[in-house]
Amino acid sequence: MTPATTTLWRHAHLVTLDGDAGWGEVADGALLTEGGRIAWVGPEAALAQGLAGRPAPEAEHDLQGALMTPGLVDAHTHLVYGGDRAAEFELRLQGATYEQIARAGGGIRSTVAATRAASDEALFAAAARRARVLMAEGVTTLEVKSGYGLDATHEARCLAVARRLGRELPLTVRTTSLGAHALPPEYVGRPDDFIDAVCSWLPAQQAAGLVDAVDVFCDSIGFTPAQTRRVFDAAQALGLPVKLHAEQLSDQGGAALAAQYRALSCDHLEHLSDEGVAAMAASGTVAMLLPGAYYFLRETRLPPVAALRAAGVPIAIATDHNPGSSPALSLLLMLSMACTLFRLTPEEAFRGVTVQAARALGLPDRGRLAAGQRADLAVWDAQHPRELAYVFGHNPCRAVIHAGVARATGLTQGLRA
Ligand code: DI6
Ligand code: FE
Repeated sequence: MTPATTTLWRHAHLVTLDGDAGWGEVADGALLTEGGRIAWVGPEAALAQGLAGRPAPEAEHDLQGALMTPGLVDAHTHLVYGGDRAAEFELRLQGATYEQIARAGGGIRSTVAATRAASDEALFAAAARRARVLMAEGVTTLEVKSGYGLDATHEARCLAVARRLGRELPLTVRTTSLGAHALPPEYVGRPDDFIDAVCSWLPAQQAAGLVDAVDVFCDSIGFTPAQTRRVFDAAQALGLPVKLHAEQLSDQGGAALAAQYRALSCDHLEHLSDEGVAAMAASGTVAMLLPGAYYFLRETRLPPVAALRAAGVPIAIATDHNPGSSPALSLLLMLSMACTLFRLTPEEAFRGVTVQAARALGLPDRGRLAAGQRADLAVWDAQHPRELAYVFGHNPCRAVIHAGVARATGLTQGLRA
């Protein structure tokens, strides 16, 4: 997978995101990759020094002033599922709410039925199609949750499909076990028995190498804080990091609970309280904001961005791609929405899909342009990085480089070797 080649990218407008704030721009920059890592990065003027003592690069590309950024990280998706929920969308337009549909046995449960009925091949093909759309916009790392299988066999199958995506596509995939996503029909009226089952699946999932983290949907239509705690205890006993769907539709105090477990991230957070903000700040937990779900469910309560900022909580942005509340396959559109709907600055939003998203996955080796970081890069038709949050509805990505290897998004032909 890791190439042995060294490649020099020249005359790039680099957006390094080095340091805690600012874009870290280098107007006329160069970047050397070696074996899937960034070996050197700096201004063209310092290139001779940068290359001194190194073998000549095997390939060289002149970017002619194009923007080069870290590859994007979509750190919250539910990419593996069968079917779609377009009919439910129509129902909502006729007045039914997301919660009503869920309580009536539709919603997540209808996707569970379609997922269980789909073959491994069909699940993989659909998820790979979705992943490729995200990748065409510069995504090089993707988190994928289970949560539409909801029994031991089908949860493991969905996690295995996610792992296969990471093996067969030029993409890094991190998997999250979200067995506690919804109550499956066979456990109606017995949520605590279902939580026992979810906890009992984790050791086998971990032993099979299928799981990097554990998540729970803690909400009025999901699971209670006490049930969440039991899943987190099971994860912790296995040494697995946790994260939480918290405070999306109501305030359950989930974020504060997750912070006690040093959660990687708490996600959604529209109903987050001041206590939740303080707890997240103290534990270093990332606030994962999901404007696609906010938009698609026509939520009106905004996540407390000013309070998160004031408390120094790192903010990340993701698509939350799923068939019910965010059928979005554009992380760039989420940048636009994060600014327009949530009032993030373009810089905050862009950090939210790079360095902060990487942090939310516990991956400090990506999301910035610096020596030693992974050579996961994106090249854009743009003069300034703020344009990436400004445009929507078209894709300015010209090339994507994963672990040092460039792949076509239209431009690679135009790159001279
Ligand atoms: N919150 C969400 O937004 C998704 N899951 C969750 O816990 C929605 C999943 C779905 O409606 O299928
Ligand atoms: Fe989600």
